[in-house]
Amino acid sequence: MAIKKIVTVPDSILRKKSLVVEKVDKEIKNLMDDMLETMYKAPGIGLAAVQIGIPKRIVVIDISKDENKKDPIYFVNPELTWKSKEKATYEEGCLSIPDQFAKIDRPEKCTVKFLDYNGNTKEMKAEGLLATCIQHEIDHLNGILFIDYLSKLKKDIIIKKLSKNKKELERIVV
Ligand code: GNR
Ligand code: NI
Repeated sequence: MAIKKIVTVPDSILRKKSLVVEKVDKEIKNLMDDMLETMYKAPGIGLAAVQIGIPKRIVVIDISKDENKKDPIYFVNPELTWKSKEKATYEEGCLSIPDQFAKIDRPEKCTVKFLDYNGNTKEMKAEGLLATCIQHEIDHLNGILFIDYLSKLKKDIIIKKLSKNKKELERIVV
């Protein structure tokens, strides 16, 4: 297992549509192991493969609070098959948009169909923070970020801030 570097805005790979996984083989399982380790280290509650630079339709999520009781869920090729009309608001953050947070409205509940770690088809109903996180991660697979739901002004301010931070870091490194 290995901890990978997390890609941040404004890297254009985050805007790519991730590709369908044809088979959950050893290589994909290895990638899922690395994603989980990278997510725990960050720390975050979810991670899409594209966030470590690999545009494949893979997501890992663990919303459990207790560090000693890990409860990871692996999603390959996840698809929303139902979403509630009722919305819920959560303060969202993203490992690819460091230190930026905003309240986002999304369907409160959803059903997601996916392949699990062993390549078996599963369907799961989710609500609350898990439903929000699943939708945030599926957005990543389609090149969508939570800042896309903000006003153009708010979004531009965040992108500008992160671009500036990156440039300053480059200057220090060089
Ligand atoms: O760690 C994360 N927290 C979070 C909080 C509210 C809604 C979504 C998330 S996902 C985020 C990790 C991440 O960037 N996943 O793509
Ligand atoms: Ni994210």
